[in-house]
Amino acid sequence: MASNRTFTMLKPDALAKGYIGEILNQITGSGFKIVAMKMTQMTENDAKTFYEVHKERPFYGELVDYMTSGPIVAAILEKENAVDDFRTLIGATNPEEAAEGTIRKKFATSISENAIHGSDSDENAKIEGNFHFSGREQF
Ligand code: 3AN
Repeated sequence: MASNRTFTMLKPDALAKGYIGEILNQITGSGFKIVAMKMTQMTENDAKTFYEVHKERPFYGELVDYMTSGPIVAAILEKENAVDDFRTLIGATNPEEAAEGTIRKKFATSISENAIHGSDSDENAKIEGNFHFSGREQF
């Protein structure tokens, strides 16, 4: 059974460029309900833990440096088929390959500074949401 929740982060490049409002507007306008949200900054330890699955990848160090470079907005979103529909809404990892109208196509800078994160499975959505939010911060 598909879960109805996913987890997202608006990344440091999106915040630095002042895109919080426009991106959240596109998310809620696409039918996602915000059920948890905060502005925060990840520590090096947070980012290493969050991205542990990528630790053997050549871009891991760069990814950790970037994700700790400034504040992010973390949120849990609810919608039927949330994980897959949100991945469609944000577009491909590389904004040059992202479909027209997707959040990454419109707001991302590059493959590493790609504006937004979206969980890739129901299982990871739960893990990632619980990483950033306590039970009483999830509505
Ligand atoms: P996605 O976020 O689309 O699921 P992943 O999980 O493959 O992509 O990668 C996690 C993050 O690592 C991406 N959002 C991006 O910031 C960064 N990343 C992925 N591939 C590269 C790459 N080839 N070079 C630099 N950074 C990358």
